[in-house]
Amino acid sequence: MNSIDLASLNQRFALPGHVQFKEGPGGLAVAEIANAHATAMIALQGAHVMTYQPRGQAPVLWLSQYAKFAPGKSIRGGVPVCWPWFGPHPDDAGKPAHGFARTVLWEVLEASAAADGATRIRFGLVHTEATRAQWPHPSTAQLVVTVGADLRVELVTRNEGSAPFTLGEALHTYFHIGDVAGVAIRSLEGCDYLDKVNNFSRAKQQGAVVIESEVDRVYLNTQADCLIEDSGLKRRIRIAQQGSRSTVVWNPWIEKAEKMGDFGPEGHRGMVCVETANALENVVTVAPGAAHSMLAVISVEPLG
Ligand code: TA6
Repeated sequence: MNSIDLASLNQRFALPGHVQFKEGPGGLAVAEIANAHATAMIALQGAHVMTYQPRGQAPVLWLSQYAKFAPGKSIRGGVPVCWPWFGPHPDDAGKPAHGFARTVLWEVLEASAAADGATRIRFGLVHTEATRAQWPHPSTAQLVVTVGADLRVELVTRNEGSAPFTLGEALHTYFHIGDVAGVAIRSLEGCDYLDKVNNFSRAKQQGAVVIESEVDRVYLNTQADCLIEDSGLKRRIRIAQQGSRSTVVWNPWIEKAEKMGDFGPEGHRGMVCVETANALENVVTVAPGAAHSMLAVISVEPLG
């Protein structure tokens, strides 16, 4: 985005003590947030929350040092928005995995200071001929990000057409951890999941999820808070969710991370994805005129 746009963005939406807009990595326009509670950076491309760090805490989101920041390229880390489908397109393998929302420009619709000192920004996906060609349903997508003592990310889809449509979606969040060997993910015990590492076979989670090889699982029909217990950083990350029935847990492990080219050496050891989603058999039908909201609330607690 050129400087004139940044100037008009700042003129319309900058808030001292909360948010300003600047040129970020790779020349991408970003919202830089710094308030009493936390700092964060959000790229307008994809409305992509790249960083979130509560004051006095280690970063909560993982962002690869080898991430590619370029127009139309998905950013490795933070909170990619997967919309309006999750994973490969259900009918057309030629369409981008995880939909197009994360690689197109979103516009700033509103920026405000919350009473508790948090900063709230609302983004709207900017439809183009290219997006309409991939998704012919009259619809809007908005992302409402509230940066405070916790991080709230809400994805709101509205059906503006006269026919229902089926929506797949995920807040594909990459979490910063001490080391993968010291992490246990809880609250998925007893949940059915589809195991993408094992031909989407169905299984039931026994005990906590630990990561000792590639893990790529879509947990189904679960709405519980998900907990990442991190003995390395001595903290628990809580992911509370509303409007989501799937939780995806992913770590590419060594070989797949190397193939992806933007993880860097040993990159897989410092991250785990716990994604707030509606995927596979949990996709959502949005009726004409209806709105569907999916919310993730991410907070950090001491591991006591
Ligand atoms: O959510 C897990 C997953 O679907 C994995 O299968 C892997 O493809 C990952 O997303 C990353 O996908 P990306 O398109 O961002 O490289």
